[in-house]
Amino acid sequence: MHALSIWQRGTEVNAVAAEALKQGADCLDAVEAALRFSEDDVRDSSTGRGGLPNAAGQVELDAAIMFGPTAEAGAVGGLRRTSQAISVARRVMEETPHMLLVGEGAETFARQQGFDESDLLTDDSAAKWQEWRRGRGGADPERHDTMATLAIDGRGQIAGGVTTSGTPFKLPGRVGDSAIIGAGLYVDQGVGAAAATGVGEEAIRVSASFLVVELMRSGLSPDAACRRALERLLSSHPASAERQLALAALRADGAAGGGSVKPGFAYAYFDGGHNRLVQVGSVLD
Ligand code: SD4
Repeated sequence: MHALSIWQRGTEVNAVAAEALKQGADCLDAVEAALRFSEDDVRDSSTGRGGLPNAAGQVELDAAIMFGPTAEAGAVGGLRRTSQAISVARRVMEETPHMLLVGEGAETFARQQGFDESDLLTDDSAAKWQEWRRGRGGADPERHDTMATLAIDGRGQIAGGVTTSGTPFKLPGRVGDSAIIGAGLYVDQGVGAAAATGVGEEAIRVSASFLVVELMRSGLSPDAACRRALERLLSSHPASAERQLALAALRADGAAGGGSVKPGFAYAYFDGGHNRLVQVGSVLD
């Protein structure tokens, strides 16, 4: 049993996944429980209710989930008024022939599936939006902690999920990497799983999560695969050095790794015994 969740905040989130796995949950349930924990935490300004809104003051959530054994996946983009984006993504995977629902269609589907309508803006996130509108900052886009969890259960099955309110104050309708299978998330039962965080456009540019999995398939360690994917991004688009993109990977044998363009990235890693925080070095160092 292994689990990985990103950023420092991932320690708490990963503890939820670890506990679920220890209780015998399968990897999908562990991933969903961990990410629901993040979405339900209103203090967190990166996911679910309390997530920072778009430029028009509306919270639009992106999320995806993928199951290694069957390569099935589901995702939502620009989901409004529904806090449990990861669970809606799972329903897209399990209840529809589709992989990605966006905007109004995603919201209608969520209602049909019984997810309550809720106001995702909190006093705090509304205040940050107002500050941003007045040109006084409001939030540092580089300090936005999208949450991703990758997990291997007791039967060796691998799954991954990612959930986010996206880059703060994005244009309405902008969908980021977290809704796009291959960019923000990818899982291959025979190889492992990878997830991305940071400026989503950079992850989409190189299909970052798919690329990390393919690099692990060719024999690179999780650390080396993440670094190589970032080097590939920087060599094809040097201006990407100005924007944070961070990657984390969990190989099918449980080995973990990560890489980031800029310093400051970390992930929490549960190896079946302990849950600890691993600091990740920048590829520019
Ligand atoms: C996005 N990748 O929507 C997300 C944002 C993010 O930490 O990861 N923030 O571009």
